[in-house]
Amino acid sequence: EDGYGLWLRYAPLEGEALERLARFDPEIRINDHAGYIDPTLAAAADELARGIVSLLGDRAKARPSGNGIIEVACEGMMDMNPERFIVTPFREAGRRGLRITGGDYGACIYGAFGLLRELSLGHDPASITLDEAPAMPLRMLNHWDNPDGHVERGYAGRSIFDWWHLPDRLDQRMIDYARANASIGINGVAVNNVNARAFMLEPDYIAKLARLADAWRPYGIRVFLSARFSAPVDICGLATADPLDPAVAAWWQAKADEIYAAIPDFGGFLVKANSEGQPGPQDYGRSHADGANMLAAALGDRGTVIWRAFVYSADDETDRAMQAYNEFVPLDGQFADNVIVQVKNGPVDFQPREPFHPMFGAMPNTHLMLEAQVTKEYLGFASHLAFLAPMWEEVLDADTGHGGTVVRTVAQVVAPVGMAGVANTGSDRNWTGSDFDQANWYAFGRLAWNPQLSSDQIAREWAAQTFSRDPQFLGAAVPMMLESREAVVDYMTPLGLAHQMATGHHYGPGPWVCDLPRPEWNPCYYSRADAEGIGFDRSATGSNALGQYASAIAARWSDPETIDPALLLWFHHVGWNHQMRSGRTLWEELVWHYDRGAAKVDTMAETWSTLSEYVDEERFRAVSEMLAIQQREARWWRDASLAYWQSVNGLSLPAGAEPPAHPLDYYRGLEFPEAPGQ
Ligand code: BDP
Repeated sequence: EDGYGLWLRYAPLEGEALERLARFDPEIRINDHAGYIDPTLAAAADELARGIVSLLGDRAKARPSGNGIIEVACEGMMDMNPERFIVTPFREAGRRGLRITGGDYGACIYGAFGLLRELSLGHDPASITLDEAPAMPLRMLNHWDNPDGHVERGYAGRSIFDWWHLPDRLDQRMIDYARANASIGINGVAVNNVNARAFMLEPDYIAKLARLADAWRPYGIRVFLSARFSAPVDICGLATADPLDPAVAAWWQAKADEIYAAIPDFGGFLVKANSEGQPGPQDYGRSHADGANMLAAALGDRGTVIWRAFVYSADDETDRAMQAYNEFVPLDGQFADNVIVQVKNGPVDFQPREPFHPMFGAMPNTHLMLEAQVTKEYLGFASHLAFLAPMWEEVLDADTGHGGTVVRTVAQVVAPVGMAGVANTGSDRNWTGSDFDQANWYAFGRLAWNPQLSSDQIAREWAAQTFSRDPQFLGAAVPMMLESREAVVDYMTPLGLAHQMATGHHYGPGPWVCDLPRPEWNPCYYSRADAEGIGFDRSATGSNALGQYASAIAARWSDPETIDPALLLWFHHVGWNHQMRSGRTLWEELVWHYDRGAAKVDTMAETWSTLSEYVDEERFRAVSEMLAIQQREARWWRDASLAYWQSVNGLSLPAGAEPPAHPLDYYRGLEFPEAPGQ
């Protein structure tokens, strides 16, 4: 197997589960309307037929014509969330049946995949009842794919979007992509990089996008476009892109009309403005709200503007972790109703661990959406196994402190709006560059559908569908997945350190880097390591980023003794000899974490090596080889980091700790500009 089938490979059932499905052996029925079959219902029925035949394996060949029935019956049920589905048993002339109903046709695609998941996990068709609705309305992927096929921060090959041949040719991958997304509840896709090319708003690209929108509509997916704010100047020769200029507003209005004429359910625009060199309203002395609201007016009630809060400025001396909050919180209440402000999970940039972003809960009169990164820019690309559900669970469950006496989690703040994930897909046969990175795509969708799901449950259902349902396999593979992200934190940036990665590509260690033109691009900016100690003082004696958090949270985090040690160096500059609760000094504790991280990867590789009987040869070997790379590189991270910290603090390693394999200069000298994905 080459991994192309993802979690939808529907491997044949065995034993009692197979017997039960073989007995049920359903005929699939669709409710038509005077001969008209809605394409979504047809897609749902197709998926059920394909899945069940595959789950029956050899038994499918000999089967008689349906003992049981699955009825795909969704149609507008009043007073119901249009995406909610219900699966209930019924009987008809002695035959057993399962009926999928829902708020609208679209619900049936979710119902079909929900039912297939149950069947695929071996559950008894006779006892399946489901009633589910998504926790948030918008569950989307953001592709950082460029029209030339290069994917920014992509580690799985080239872009999956074949703009060159669209609209004439639609790759089968586009259907399989939509199936995979629908199976986990994703209902929106922004197809192009937030660092956008303006020409993607031109008529030929609108036609290409329309073909994708048509292909994905049956699967409940709406398309969005990243829009370059200066597009009226770039592609139309207007003298300005000033959002308050009537000619500019008129241009966007006409552009929106043109898009809606081709794509009636177009989702809207995703915008990165005045960030990292992108144009924006501030180029004309206007605010982010002015810019967003002008675009929102162009879309009207047809769509949404998703405006990114990831802004920080070259000439702002303020702690980078504070800039987005400073920029946006004063604008609370000024954004139009069809504007969503999209906020990264943490205040800096997709690090292995960050505290939750202080904007969550701080803008009660603005629609806020969470942005997570599925592609692992700062977590070892596709080479390192890191299952990200525990990271997202951590942020979703975080108490913002803005609920007064009751807990108000990040999940509660974003539930009325949604979640976006920066996609990790590419042209690689297995879609995500490594088999285990498929789990992050899966987990993102599942959590956006239901943030109450535990990482354990998500890992279990993914691993069972993707590799093996055998309890022995799951008993070993699931814990390995659950610990993997913490292992990365340990060997890259323990105890609240951040951004210690090498320049540009962000692969491998670069804690010594201190000479880049913008201070906040340098690892030394984040570590603040000196002879006395290490960590960024963000308390009242330092940048006071803590002041951006609700007072209860700030109070807990302002004391190095009471803060969760996992965030210690994010908020505090701490002496190397500081006594930790563990009884170790800070320096000993750091070394302990690097060692634990590297050791965990050794254990992961060992665990995997015992699982060959449960996994096909091709994927078993692919994972083994990646784990061997990760073992070597975890040690590289540990050794290079320790060698550097020692050069700063002059301390020797605690007794028993292994010295770095090479002197510091060796690690400093390693360069590999060919790293992918920049
Ligand atoms: C950073 C990436 C950069 C993105 C930027 C963004 O390094 O490639 O363009 O985020 O989110 O993580 O806009």
